Amino acid sequence: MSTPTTYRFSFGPWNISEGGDPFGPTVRAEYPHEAKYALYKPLGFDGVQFHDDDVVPGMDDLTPDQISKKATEVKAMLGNQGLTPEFVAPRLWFADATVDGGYTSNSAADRQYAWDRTQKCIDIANAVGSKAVVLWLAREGSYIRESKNARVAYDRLLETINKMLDYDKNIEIWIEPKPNEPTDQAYVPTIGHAIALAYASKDSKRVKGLIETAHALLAGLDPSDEMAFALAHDKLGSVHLNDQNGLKYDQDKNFGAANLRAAFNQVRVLEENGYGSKGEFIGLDVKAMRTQKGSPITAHLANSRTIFLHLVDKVRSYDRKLEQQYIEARDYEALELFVLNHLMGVK
Ligand code: 3MF
Ligand code: MG
Ligand code: MG
Repeated sequence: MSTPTTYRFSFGPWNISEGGDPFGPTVRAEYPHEAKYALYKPLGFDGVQFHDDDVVPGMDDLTPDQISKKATEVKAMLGNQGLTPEFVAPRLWFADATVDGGYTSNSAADRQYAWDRTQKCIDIANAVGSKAVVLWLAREGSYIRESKNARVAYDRLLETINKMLDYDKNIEIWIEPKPNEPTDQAYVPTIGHAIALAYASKDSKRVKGLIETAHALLAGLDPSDEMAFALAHDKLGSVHLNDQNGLKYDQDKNFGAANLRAAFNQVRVLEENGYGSKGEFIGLDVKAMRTQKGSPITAHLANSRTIFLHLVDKVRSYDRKLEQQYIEARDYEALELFVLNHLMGVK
């Protein structure tokens, strides 16, 4: 192998949160949004993932000049902190106009809102110096199957992607698939769906995916295989490493916390395919436990990063020759014990 990759890490400000959930209020003091950026470097993070309104709060009520002024200020702040903006994602799931989705809403006015917001998001990405826009298509799905025409929805998604590619000739679009939550059924549930949309688009090289561990697990799929599929197509824009303990609500647990072996396999597929060597970030999307006291809580970010780095050591010290012998003998019982012993540090 060539020189080992030095990984760079990123997360979004929403990963430092106050512990509110659908069943109870926040339990920690709010940490000022603007103060979060000073936490990145000391924690070992170089990249910031943004929602458009993390960059420009209240953007729906601002003029283009006001939006551009604020985004330029954030760019300067990032420069001062030595941080790189990894992507900007339109937060299309918050507004009244997107209650039933944006791009796939049955209402023309809602679709127009979604498109206006998307253009503003691309403008913000450019102003802040980010080369990618992430589409987590939160409400582009259905609450009941009969409420929307899925065929029309796919046409509308593709049309939106093409309009984005026309609107800006440089930006990349990274689609973050998730099979459900908040909708019952999402239209882009897996990386396969995202990559099909990429190939159908008018500039497929600029359309990629962002794979979140928990989202793949919620789709009943193996996250490392999902990553391998995207890597095979040169379409892994970024990752949201985290973990998920079975088919339940989206947990955003710490990386490796529910399944260390699956985490090892994710690190392995990234490492073996040179992910990170062209500046791609190891993105995290993890949520601190509601039980954790204090503010700001960052232990889950530091811990997930540490677990990732330990697993990089595990991947680099893995005896692939011995593995190959077990594979050739098709002795998968021995292979499995070998993998588990390696992870447990048993010689
Ligand atoms: C939802 C998510 C989102 C996205 C984020 C960026 C809140 O399950 O994972 O995090 O990652 O909006 O696209
Ligand atoms: Mg998530
Ligand atoms: Mg995510």
